[in-house]
Amino acid sequence: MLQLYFSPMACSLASRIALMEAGIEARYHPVHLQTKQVVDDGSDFLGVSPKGAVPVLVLENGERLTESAAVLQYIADLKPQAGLAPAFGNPDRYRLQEWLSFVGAEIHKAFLFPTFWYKDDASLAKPRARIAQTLSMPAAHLTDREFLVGDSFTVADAHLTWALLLLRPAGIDVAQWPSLSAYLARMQARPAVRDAIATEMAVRKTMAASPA
Ligand SMILES: N[C@@H](CCC(=O)N[C@@H](CS)C(=O)NCC(=O)O)C(=O)O
Repeated sequence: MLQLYFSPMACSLASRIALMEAGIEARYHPVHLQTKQVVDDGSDFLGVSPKGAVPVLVLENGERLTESAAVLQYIADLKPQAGLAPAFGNPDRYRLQEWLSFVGAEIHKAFLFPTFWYKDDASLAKPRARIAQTLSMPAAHLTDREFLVGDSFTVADAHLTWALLLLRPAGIDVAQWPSLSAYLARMQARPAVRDAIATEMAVRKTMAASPA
C-alpha cells in the first residue's frame, strides 16, 4: 500500500486530496515539521527524506518520491480513469505542469513559505509586495473556467486549492478576487476535498503544526 508522510494542512494536503479523489487507499504518517519527527513512533523524519519536507510518497516498491508536482502526477497516473491529469502526449499535460510549477514556486515558495517560516518584516516585504500580482494570474484564468486545466478536476486544482486555503492564515483575503473565492468554494464543496480537509484538521488538533 502507498504511504504518505504529511503535515496537517501543509502542501501535502494536495496529495491527500488527489489520493482521495482517485479512490486510492494509503497509509498516512503525520510529521512534526519543526522537530522533524514522525508522530507515529517519534523517529527521525530526515531518515525518511533528507529534504525534511512533506509530501513524501512511499511507493509500492519502497522507493520514496518527493516534490508535490511529481507526487501529484504519480498519483494521477496510477488511476488514469479518474481523470486527474491529461495523458502524456495531450498538450494539456504541459498546462497541468505549468500550473503545478506556478503554484509550487510562485505561490508556495515565493509567498506562503516565507510567511509561515520567517517572521521579520524585512524578509517578508518582497513576498507581500508580489503576491497580489501572482494571484491575479489564476484569478484571470478562472474568470470563465471551472477548473485550471480542461473541463474537469485535476491535480493542479488540488494544489491550487491547498494554496488558496492558506491565504487567509497568511493574511490575504481571497474575496478580493471573486473568481478565486468562487473557485475555492466550488473545490471545497467536492466530497474528497471536504473529507481531506476535515481529516487533516482533526489530526492538526492533536499536534502543533506549521502549515507551509
Ligand atoms: N518543493 C517542495 C516543497 C515542500 C515543502 O516545502 N513542504 C513544506 C510543507 S508545505 C515542508 O515540509 N517544510 C518543512 C521544511 O522545509 O523544513 C514541494 O513542492 O513538495
